[in-house]
Amino acid sequence: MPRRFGRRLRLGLLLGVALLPASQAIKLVPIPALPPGVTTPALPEIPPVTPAAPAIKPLPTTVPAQSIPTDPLYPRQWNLPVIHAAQAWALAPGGPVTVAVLDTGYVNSPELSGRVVNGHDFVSDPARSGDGDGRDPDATGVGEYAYHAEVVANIIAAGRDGRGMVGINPQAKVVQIRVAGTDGLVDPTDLVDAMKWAVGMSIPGVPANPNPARLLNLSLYADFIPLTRCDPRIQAAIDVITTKGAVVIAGAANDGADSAGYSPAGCRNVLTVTSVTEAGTRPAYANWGRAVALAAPGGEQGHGIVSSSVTGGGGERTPNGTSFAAPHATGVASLLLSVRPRLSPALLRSYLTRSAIPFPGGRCDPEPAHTCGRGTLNAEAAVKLAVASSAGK
Ligand SMILES: [Ca+2]
Ligand SMILES: [Ca+2]
Repeated sequence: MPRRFGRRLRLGLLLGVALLPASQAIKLVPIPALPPGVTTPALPEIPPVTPAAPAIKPLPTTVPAQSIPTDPLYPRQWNLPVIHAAQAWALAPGGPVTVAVLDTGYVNSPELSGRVVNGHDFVSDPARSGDGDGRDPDATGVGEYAYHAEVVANIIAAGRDGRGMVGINPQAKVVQIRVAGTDGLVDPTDLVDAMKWAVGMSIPGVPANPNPARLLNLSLYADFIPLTRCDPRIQAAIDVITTKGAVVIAGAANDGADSAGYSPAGCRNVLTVTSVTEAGTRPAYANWGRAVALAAPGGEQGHGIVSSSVTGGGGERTPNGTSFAAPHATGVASLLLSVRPRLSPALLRSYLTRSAIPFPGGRCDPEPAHTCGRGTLNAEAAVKLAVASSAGK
């Protein structure tokens, strides 16, 4: 049995905001206005604009009617307007891009009818698997956290079908790969094999993956290791799958801490995503720091991410956490691949981060160290960069 480090109340799954003791909660304070009489330094003189210069064409602000879904939860999906989803759909309505979700496993979500694959169960420890054995070809989720992968997949890919919610790429195909036990914890060796299998590499004793993915959503971090740096085994796996064209998109974790100590959030070649609120600020639970590439809506207590869920009351849940921020970036990445299927990992990362919406006042948090990457995910602007590019066709 591996030693458990830093377990406390944490889970490998990036769930909930109640994990940070109230005494440590970071309060957001407004940035004070400058006192009277204090002026900002004079700006350098800008050369006069040549009168002949064409006026800058304003970006369209209206959304074509066909881009507005009729799914009943859509009016409560505040996270989608935050990332300009409807404007993006006008340019890229979605396509059958394969996405791997490494998480709690397979749930037959009606939102993903015909588009969800029961991948493989990589939980090797029968004491934590809840299904009586170790690894096996049935990835069905077991236990109280089984909904986690379902919600993550639905944020990425829920159908535009007039029921429940709508996902960011309503035509994506999702391969559900089980790596979290019934305790919500993730073993690094299971995670390493699952990542390689997800992209189509062969793993001894496991049948070949008929649906290899270039996008891997990891709304989790590995347990049983110290949270002080990227685990070298996980880094090695990420490096090899990156050379095969895959992108790992990870949640930053929910400890209100520097994400650099977490795996995969703190690893190289990972697109690490933290949470912002509807207002574009960092909720106290959300990890931060230089390892974070960008932010996406992850919600907060009382204002979570509305999602369809077969086991939720009334068929829905409203969770919050960086678990639910990362799949926004994964969904948008899949929209980019729907229009430019051969985009490299570096260009995918570049388009997603360069297009991000600046944080209010230029920062997600008044504390300078608590950074959230380049800005908040902007589906519309990212798709525009991809469409304008000659790369990846
Ligand atoms: Ca099993
Ligand atoms: Ca739906």
